[in-house]
Amino acid sequence: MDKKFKRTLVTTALPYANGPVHIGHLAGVYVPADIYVRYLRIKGEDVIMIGGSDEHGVPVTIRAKKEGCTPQDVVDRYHTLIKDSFERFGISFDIYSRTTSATHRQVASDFFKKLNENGKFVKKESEQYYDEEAKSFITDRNIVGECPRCHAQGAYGDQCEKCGSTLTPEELINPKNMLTGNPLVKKATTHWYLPLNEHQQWLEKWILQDHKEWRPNVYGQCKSWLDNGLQPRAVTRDLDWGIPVPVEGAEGKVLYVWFDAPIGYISNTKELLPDTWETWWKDPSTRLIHFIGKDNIVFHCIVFPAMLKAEGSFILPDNVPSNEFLNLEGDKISTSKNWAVWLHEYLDDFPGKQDVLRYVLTANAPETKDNDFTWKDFQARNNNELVAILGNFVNRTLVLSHKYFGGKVPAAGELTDYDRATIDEFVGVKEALESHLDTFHFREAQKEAMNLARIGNKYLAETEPWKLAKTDMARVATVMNLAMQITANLAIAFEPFLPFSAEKLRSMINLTKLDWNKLGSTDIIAAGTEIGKAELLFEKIEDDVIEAQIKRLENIKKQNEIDNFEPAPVAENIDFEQFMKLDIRVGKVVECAKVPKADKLLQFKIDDGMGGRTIVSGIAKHYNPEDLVGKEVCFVANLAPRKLKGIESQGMILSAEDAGGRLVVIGPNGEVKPGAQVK
Ligand code: B3M
Ligand code: ZN
Repeated sequence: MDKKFKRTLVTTALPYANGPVHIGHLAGVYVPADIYVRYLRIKGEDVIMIGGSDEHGVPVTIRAKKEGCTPQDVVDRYHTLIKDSFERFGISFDIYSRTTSATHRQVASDFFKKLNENGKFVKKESEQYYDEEAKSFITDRNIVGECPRCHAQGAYGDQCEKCGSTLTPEELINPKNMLTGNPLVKKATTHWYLPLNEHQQWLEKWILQDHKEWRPNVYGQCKSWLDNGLQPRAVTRDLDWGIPVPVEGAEGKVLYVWFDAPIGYISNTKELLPDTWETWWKDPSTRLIHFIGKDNIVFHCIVFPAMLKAEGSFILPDNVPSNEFLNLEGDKISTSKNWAVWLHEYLDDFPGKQDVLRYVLTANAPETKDNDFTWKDFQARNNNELVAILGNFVNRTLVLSHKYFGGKVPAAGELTDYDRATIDEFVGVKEALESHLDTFHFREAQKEAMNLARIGNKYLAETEPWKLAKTDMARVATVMNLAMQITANLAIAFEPFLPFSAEKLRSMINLTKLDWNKLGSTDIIAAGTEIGKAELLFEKIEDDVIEAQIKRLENIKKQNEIDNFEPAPVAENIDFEQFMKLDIRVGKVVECAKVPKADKLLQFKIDDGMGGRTIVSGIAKHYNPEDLVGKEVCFVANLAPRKLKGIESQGMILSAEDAGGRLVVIGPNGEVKPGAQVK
């Protein structure tokens, strides 16, 4: 750590308590933060990790309305679920509190009051949308209407989810209150604004000149905000869920959720350390690091620093390592669409496998660009890396030590050139890990740790102690000593990444002291140390387990398609004569088979009451041919014949296209003679 700092305060974005935590949150914020904090702790540095639930804001009120309960019920439920699943997953917060706590309410109110009294806000009247029947102002997210761009219904006052456009409520056609459906009118209201424009100058210097080391995605986003010129931002809302604006005459107004939430970091520190919290927030020898996702960059790099600066007694963040997004099986993770792997479900489905998910999320961490989580990759990384490389090396070392040395670490004899070359390969592991971890390159750091296990495997494969044992036990002792030292190195190196497995490994090899400074050395575990039973660190994950997860996602996708089904627009009008030209008949399927080398086509033999005909139809993806034999179908009988894959098709079988493009063949609703006309 930089000499000017004595301690590190790590904050992690406060997840909204309106739903459970998913792998996107973990990969973006909590796993990297936890690696970092564990790393600093083993190095013996003074560090605390602050977390908590973000319990205010409109999304919570929407969920409450939908579920017919109070916002407090919603946040109580999700706060408990989130806190509990983080704990089970081994995210080592020093405190995980919540923004509905009494401490937070006090701290946030006082913060606002101080800024208000010192003239750090601007009060402004503006026209906002108002629901006269509900007698309340409606926030952007609660306003729906027609999208001015793509004309989809149900676009929100801040965004159209259909076409992705960012919107203002004013742009919506026919804006309505989402919850009541009432039309809205404009009404004047007063709010407090943080004049970010007045902070533009120092922010520019502080970020663009003094923090060039921030990740390019973070720096770039800040630069673009600054280049566009900062605007005043409202920090209050007309809403009945939140911390009341602590000023007389502000009834019915609360602090904007993005004003109170980051103050939650301060409140939670105060709750943890009521007497010394100020050292962590006000002493310039404290290094403040915010771990966040990319959609939170502006709030942590511009808005919150401006709030802290306006208050006057707080330090500013030294770094804001923000990740890009993690997708799931190629699609954006979405809480509302249930497109996610939820942490609490993972913990139930994969008991004892916290480290597997931690490993995979770090291996695929979206540090520089969006990345994808797939169950196949999860399985492959477990089976080919954790089991085949790390687990395998540790297991072989322990089993061989038991076999040849009765479970005691043998003393090493003279080293060969090959031993020395092997040692050379990992003496630098401490520096390598530190340089990656200090600069928040967790993916590279974990690779470095894994490389130790690769070195170990190669060493055993080359020296073949099981063969040497027949002739040269002294040499076997040296080899197994070194293999055991590599194992001990692994137990230290993996502690930040795979804390459950590292602990299990340490207890297996009886390594009681976790000394980071020993990394890279060959005297970590003393000769004569008794080691425990060789237990497997990881186990293979079978195909059926992965397929069950993939199936679950497929079902969710299908359900979403059904829920979001919208009929296609009706085609241009035709006149009656045109309609009468169409000759539709009922027929019975006599034969049906796949067309070779065409994965979409089925070939039908139809009894049409007129001697029969052949029809080729593009529905092979939706039916097994044998299931259609004997069924009655409707077909266009006077469509000019055309050749498909060399087969003459004499008509077209009619199908309905359901949600998600599923085709369902159309037939009569009662028994009808083949050849009957459909009119
Ligand atoms: N709850 C937004 C989010 O979960 C927000 C973070 C607050 S950090 C102070 O994306
Ligand atoms: Zn749109």
